[in-house]
Amino acid sequence: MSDSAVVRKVLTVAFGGAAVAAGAYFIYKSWKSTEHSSKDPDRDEEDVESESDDHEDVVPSEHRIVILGLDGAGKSSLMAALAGQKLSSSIPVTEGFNVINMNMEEATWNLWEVGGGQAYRQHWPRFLGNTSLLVYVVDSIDSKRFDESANTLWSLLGDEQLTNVPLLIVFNKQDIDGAKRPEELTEQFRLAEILKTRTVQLASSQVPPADDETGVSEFQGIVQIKQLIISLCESE
Ligand SMILES: Nc1nc2c(ncn2[C@@H]2O[C@H](COP(=O)(O)OP(=O)(O)OP(=O)(O)O)[C@@H](O)[C@H]2O)c(=O)[nH]1
Ligand SMILES: [Mg+2]
Repeated sequence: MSDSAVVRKVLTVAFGGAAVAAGAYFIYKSWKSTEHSSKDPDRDEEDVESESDDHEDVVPSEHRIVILGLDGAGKSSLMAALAGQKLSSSIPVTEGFNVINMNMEEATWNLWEVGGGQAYRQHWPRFLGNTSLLVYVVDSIDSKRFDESANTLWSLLGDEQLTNVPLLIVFNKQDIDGAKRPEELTEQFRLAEILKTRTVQLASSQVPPADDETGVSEFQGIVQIKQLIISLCESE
């Protein structure tokens, strides 16, 4: 995966603006599909052929990638790292949602993170329509909350908007001593059962500290997660 991903737009809004932003997104989607399916009765086959010669560049597909997980799991940090942004030492709690649009080589990624605090989880279903991939982030050191995290994931997967949507579970904070490895948590998250109904991949990650000099997007785990996102979006 090229690291030349360009972050076009970063937008942070509170829930008050959620309906407007989500609405704008769907209008854009439906405008796009209208554009591609429109037919002009005066055009003949030759016109269409010459047009396709003129437009050899394939319009990149668009993937809506929703990043969820409990508060403090590391969703904002992971999203920033995927976008190649330098991380600040104090990442604010997400009060609402964050959106980052990334132009990748093969597709545009619309990454959505919704706050994981109790007050925000009830709003998650509003963000699940047309999801290409669900990324669920787990704090691998917070053993007191593994059950809560697993139960939250299970109730999320019960939403019919996520039927057949592939799942990437990211076990974050692997840099901290005592962090559980993904394979140690598969039973707690009842992974075998989830696998019966959808494609699932596991990844371990550690988000680079703010003072790290390595390019963020080259940091251990981040490149691998990008590759997994590409393959899961293609499996959709
Ligand atoms: N050591 C370590 N700290 C991390 C890692 N990822 C995130 N953090 C820290 O964990 C805290 C929470 O990270 P966030 O990215 O804000 O978590 P979040 O899931 O977005 O939380 P909400 O927005 O409240 O839902 C921050 O202090 C981060 O710096 C990691 O991989 N390793
Ligand atoms: Mg956040």
